[in-house]
Amino acid sequence: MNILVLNGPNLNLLGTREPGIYGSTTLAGIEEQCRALAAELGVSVDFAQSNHEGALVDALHAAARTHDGVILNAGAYTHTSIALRDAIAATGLKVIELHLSNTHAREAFRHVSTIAAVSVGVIQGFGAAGYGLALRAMVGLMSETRS
Ligand code: CA2
Repeated sequence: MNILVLNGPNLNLLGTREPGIYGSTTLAGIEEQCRALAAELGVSVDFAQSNHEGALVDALHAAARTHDGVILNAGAYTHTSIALRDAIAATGLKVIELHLSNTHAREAFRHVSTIAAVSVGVIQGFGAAGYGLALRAMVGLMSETRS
């Protein structure tokens, strides 16, 4: 079981600014936690981050050939990107939409997601711990669909 954790714009800055909203764990710290959990769960996990919409589309296309599912924090592109939505729909990838913050408790423009309807589920508001929750959810989902 091979899972990609894909992060979008500005998430490379995690842990350096706005800790009140996004927490103090860096993206490298999240990666380390996910790798430890993946080892425990007996799955393989890869990480990628880009600040560019097209690069995220390319990563989804590639993941459809190499990964069983994607945990996607698309950052602000969540609220604007038809291209990401189309890439998920076109590839048929199993995607869990993830956010550190509860976007529904924030500005109105963050209440809209272009990708929620083509994702298997959404996890948000649990900070860095959400990545572990998503990993467990993805593994559970795949175990169900394989048995
Ligand atoms: O809560 C999330 O995970 C978001 O996807 C984060 C995005 C935001 O646009 C979404 O509405 C919700 C923003 C990521 C910005 O990351 C930063 C990290 C550290 C310092 C500043 C920004």
